[in-house]
Amino acid sequence: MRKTLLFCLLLWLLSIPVNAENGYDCWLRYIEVKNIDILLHYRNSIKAIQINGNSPTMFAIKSELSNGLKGLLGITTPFSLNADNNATLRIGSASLLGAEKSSFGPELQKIGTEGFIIRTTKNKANKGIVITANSDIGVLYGVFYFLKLLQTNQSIDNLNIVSFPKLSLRMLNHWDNLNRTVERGYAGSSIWNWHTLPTYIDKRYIDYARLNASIGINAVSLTNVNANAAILTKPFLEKVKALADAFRPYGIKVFLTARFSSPIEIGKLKTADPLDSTVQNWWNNKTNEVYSLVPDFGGFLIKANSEGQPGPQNYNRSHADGANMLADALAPHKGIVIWRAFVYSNENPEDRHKQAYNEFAPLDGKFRSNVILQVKNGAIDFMPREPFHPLFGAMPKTPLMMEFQVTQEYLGQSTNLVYLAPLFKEVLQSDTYSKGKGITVAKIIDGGIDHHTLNGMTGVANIGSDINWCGHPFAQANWYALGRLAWDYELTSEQIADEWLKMTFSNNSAFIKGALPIMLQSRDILVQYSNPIGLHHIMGTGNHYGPAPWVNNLNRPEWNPVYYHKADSTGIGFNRTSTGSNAIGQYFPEARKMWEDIDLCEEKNLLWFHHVPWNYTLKSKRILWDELCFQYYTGENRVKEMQHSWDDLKQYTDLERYNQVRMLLKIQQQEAIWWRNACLLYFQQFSKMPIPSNYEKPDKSLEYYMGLNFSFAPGN
Ligand code: GCW
Repeated sequence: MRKTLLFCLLLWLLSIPVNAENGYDCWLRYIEVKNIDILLHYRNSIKAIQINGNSPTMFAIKSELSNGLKGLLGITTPFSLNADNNATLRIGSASLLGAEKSSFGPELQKIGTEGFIIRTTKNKANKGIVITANSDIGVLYGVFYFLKLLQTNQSIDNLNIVSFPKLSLRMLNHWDNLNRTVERGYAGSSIWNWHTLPTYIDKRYIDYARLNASIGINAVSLTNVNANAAILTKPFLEKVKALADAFRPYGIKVFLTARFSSPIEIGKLKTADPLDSTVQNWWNNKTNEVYSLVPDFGGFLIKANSEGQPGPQNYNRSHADGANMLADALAPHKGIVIWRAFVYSNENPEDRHKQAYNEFAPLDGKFRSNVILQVKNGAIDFMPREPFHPLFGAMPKTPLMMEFQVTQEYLGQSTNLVYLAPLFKEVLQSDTYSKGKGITVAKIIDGGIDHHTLNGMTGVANIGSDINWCGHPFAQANWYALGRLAWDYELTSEQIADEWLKMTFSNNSAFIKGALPIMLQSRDILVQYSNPIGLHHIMGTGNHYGPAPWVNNLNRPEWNPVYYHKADSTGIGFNRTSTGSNAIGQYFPEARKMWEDIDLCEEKNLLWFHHVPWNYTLKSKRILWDELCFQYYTGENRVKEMQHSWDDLKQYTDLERYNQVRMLLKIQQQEAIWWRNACLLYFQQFSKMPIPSNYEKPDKSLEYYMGLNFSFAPGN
């Protein structure tokens, strides 16, 4: 009996691939450098390390470096805490430099409080590499950067790197509920274990902070914007304090979502009217209480008067009245209000595309200086492809912060491999033409043009309790890309993917050559098989999973896919030009030119702005219906190609993640077929045209697809 057991155990052990990796370490794997020449070069260059300072951040730096170097170099490097003439790597804030400081002078001035310098000094007494900054947090960022050089096998000779962030708030918004479900979360439950906090500090909290700091993220909002007032009660605030304490050494500030009706729900007041002095007092006291526990608390993030959330309009007050009341409570503590511009109302028959602009543009200049408006990248809702939000450029007197969605609510959730940097970049590089040519969305949000000091970028997090944090192994790349672009929006999608792949999987050039194109094309491919030519919002009800262009029975008109595609016997698409809803009128004239004439409109956004006849001829010389078929079939076909490309990479990756991605690509391919067939069969009822004979016919009926039901799909 015992022998059989032992034998089974042995078999089981043998069946685990030796090089299994569960993905938990993300891009901070710190495995030994494989190239022996490079390894020796590193070992020779980093013989002894001097670390100056004893703050908690310095402690975190030391621990990161010793783990990182031990893993990467395979040896333990000696550390010293004091001046050390043998040190080949010296680390500390500018005070470390002593007499040398003057040679760093101009750069130190340039890098602000969070930037860093990594330099090889030729100074005779102290030859070697220096990592320095104006603050310990800057040094931490420099150390992560230095580790990245090693992780990606770059030379560390003659370094002279000066880096500082373009945006000051680099943030994640968690949509985590207090019961640990996550709205639009596809990677398990919330990582915040409210039940065991504040006493139990899960190692995950620290690893989460490390991962964020390694890409420069310095702010997190812990809770869902569909907020629960309970987060502002004492017992929860004590838990929040514990998290803030854990994150602080990593330079991360905590924000909370504040439910506008909290004074009623937890304060027992009769009203939440922002102009009522008892309400104002309540918020002042509550804010003071928060700061007594979390002295560097970032501020409140608010979703108001949107999708059923309470807000100032319940009392006939404006968004500015609401935001300013909270801003006044936060100002003495240097806290800020992040007020969301994502509003639309079912009582308003206006095109949903226009509503946020109509609401907010007239309020320009009416907000306190510690209010920043958080605007989604597009006017509808994080669609696979969406023209930039017309508010960018339209509110010069108000700082606007970018809200991207990292969790893939509309982009294949956690079953599809979709690298989002190309989507982020497409928006950031869009020209608003708000003050002539070249005023891109990126330039608007960095505030330089309009002299704003508050600026930032946030991403709705895709993080959960799954062992690999994000569900799909490649979804980690989207968390990574958000941080990197918030630091420097000029980085290219390719640069970001390249470094992420090297750190997360392998430095092998054949691997990179195969994996990079998969990532770079993936978002385009998803658009093709789900929402081509400017289609949008045609997904399943509630869970937003898969296609459902037929849905027309939801309470709110703008929740129905038929509202967005408007397919009928004459054609398909939403006329947003001056002959239609005229949403296009919210853009500056030069920007409008990209879209307003049907014959000149960028085709990728054609059906976003125009209702186009089925037999209208496109640049491809295909008529619209044939083009739609072409896009859906090509998209699905390209998923097959992704599968083949991934299969070819087996030899370069660990088996565990290789297999995970392989299985997920299989699901993705099935989902692409589902999107293609369901959408084409449905739209065909209106076009009354055949699917071109060179394509295989859908093997299921429209009724079949309409009958599918996913009541247990995640994230709802
Ligand atoms: O995209 C929609 C989501 C909602 C979300 C809302 C928002 C938090 O479907 O789940 O609510 O946007 O951004 O407020």
